[in-house]
Amino acid sequence: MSAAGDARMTNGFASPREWRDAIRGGDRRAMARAITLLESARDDHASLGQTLLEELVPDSGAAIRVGVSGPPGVGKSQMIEALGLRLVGQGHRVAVLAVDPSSPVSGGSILGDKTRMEKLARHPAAFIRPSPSGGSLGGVAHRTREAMIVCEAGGFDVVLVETVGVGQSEVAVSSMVDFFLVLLLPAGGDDLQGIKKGVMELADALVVNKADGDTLDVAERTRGSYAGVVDLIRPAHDTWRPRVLKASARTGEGVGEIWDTVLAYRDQAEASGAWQSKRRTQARAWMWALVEQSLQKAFRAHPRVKAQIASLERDVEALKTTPSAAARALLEAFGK
Ligand SMILES: Nc1nc2c(ncn2[C@@H]2O[C@H](COP(=O)(O)OP(=O)(O)OP(=O)(O)O)[C@@H](O)[C@H]2O)c(=O)[nH]1
Ligand SMILES: [Mg+2]
Repeated sequence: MSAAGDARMTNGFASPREWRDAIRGGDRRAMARAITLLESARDDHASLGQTLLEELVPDSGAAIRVGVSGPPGVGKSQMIEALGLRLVGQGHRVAVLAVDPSSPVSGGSILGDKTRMEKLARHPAAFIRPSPSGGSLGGVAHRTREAMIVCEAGGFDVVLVETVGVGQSEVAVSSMVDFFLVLLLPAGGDDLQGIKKGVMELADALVVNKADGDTLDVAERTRGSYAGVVDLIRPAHDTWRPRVLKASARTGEGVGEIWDTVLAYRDQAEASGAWQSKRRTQARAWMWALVEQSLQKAFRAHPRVKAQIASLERDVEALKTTPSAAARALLEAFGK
């Protein structure tokens, strides 16, 4: 291993190997430091992080990975707290990660305030890590996947990934999890609160949260209308019909059914091979996404390309040339 023995680089561990072994032993501090290293913008840190990750990846993959999405304020964090506490109570070890590309420097990410997961955050069998901050969605999602490897190598057998239900982050999260859960708010009438069709297509379960107190009845009605819509959207030949449930993260009502649904999905998908094939597809897609990101970066940084970008963009805008001719010119410059 490179940099072996550099105690400063290895964050107090005598060697990267010792660090790796600490992670394998479930040491949360060792995990947190590895994730920090992987998120670092410094090249030497990043390369040590990658070396560590290479060692950890054979130990990953055994967890159930669940994405939790939904509009701001729907109760994602509170649901993760309720579900997480239930699972640690059953003897699971639960890691909570997040993808929030909207949170830049502040660290004020969706998990920045752990107050909504206060009990879970204190539980010895839980590990909570806020979203990596800054950068593109692709970069943030990539860091979260790497953190997932660290958590799984650390023996965490359930990984919950929170993402806010706006924009492309749902697509990014659904492509790194086994099961994608979308939380919904109880809404009056059969108004489907503008949830996008694309999101319905990603969901393996839809859960109307806040089915308690004054909003219990409306939650049940909302559940009914979504159940009707799901049947229209998902093709009948799909082997898994997304379940539509209601629950209360506050009272805990219905939270057990959510987990039962995840397990029912797993049993079915493992039996059919869909579970394994989804994992393989995701791993391949992740690799290609990284290739594309690196190519883009190298392309834009190439001196001959760089010299022509501005003028070609102007020509395309002014209809002096076609986008395809301009693209060809840039690719030719890149090849030189
Ligand atoms: N009545 C009721 N309130 C809830 C429930 N779950 C969450 N809330 C409340 O809804 C508010 C938002 O909860 P959060 O868990 O922070 O929601 P979130 O979806 O994580 O929010 P963002 O991360 O900001 O997008 C809080 O005031 C919670 O107390 C529930 O099941 N019932
Ligand atoms: Mg939240």
